[in-house]
Amino acid sequence: MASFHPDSIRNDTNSLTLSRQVMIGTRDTDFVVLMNSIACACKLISRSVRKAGIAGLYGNAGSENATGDDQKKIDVLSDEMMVNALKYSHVCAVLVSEEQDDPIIMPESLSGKYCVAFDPLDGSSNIDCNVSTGTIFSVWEKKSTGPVGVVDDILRAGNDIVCAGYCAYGSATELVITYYGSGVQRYTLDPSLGEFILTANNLKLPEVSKTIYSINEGNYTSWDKPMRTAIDGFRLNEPRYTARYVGSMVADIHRTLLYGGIYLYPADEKKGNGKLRVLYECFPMAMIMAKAGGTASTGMFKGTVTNLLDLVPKSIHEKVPIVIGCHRDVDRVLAHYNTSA
Ligand code: AHM
Ligand code: MG
Repeated sequence: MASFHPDSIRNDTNSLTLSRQVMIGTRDTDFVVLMNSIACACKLISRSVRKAGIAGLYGNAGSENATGDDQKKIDVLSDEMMVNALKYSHVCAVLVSEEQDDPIIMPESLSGKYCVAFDPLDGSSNIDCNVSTGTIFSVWEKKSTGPVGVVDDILRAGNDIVCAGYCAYGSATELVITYYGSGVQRYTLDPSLGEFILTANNLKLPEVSKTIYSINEGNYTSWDKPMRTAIDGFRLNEPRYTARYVGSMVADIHRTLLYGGIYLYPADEKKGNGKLRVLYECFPMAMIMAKAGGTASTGMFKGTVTNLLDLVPKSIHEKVPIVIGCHRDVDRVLAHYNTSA
């Protein structure tokens, strides 16, 4: 039969929405509820980010978060949006937020099978000058058998994660997720519909990665010698690499995923554990990168080089150095420590 639909309408008759795709992938209604709750919070945060100037949301809230960073007004708001969406989903047992000192243990009446760690608005120091930000999250299944969760349900290896994702608030709002061993899926928020629509399935790093390195070079003199030599190599050896550093992890990782290359936040003299947190920054990005065919390492950390997903954190806001991206470039950096990814 001849089709009379313009392309935009034809797609609407068979729309690849997030909940439909997740249901196809898992047949698990609890997981669909979880993903809908996270997606709803991301849409609310996206709207706040886009209205921040008009709504008077620029600037600090006058408080500090768990690791001593100044909280922005929009950090506090985004945290409330994530916590409330997850709490009333009735499918979560334990929540950990970058913006809260302690884990949130759900009462029995609200408790469910998932434990979620998240950074509600990563890169929020960029918000006042209209640079991209994002939400990052990891999900584990509760393993304790009592009626409510415990903190050890979330102090687990990255390899135990059942879902990892981030939502980028850039020129478009995009959600990137992997769950229960699936490939990486990329969704784009259709603002006219208010739904995330699948725009790439089983996303992989490009076969030939672009030669891009991404690191805050202002810290150069504080890095150890192998790290300085590795970065010198990107700048001075052939092929010469291009430097790109947004200073928002979500934006820098999103570019690395789509174009290839490497992103690093290593330990330095002042920040012996690096800057980024294990549970809700490094683990989710490491899981997504691994599923897309890349890799993530701690680099040299406490005398050894570890695959990031093998770590088991001892506290909820623990930090770790990260070297993440395509194998070509991560291996090249680790070779300076006489090891490989
Ligand atoms: P935040 O969680 O307080 O926003 O800090 C994390 C951010 C990352 O998005 C980014 O990669 C990094 O901090 C940038 O740090 P720096 O300004 O030291 O380069
Ligand atoms: Mg952060």
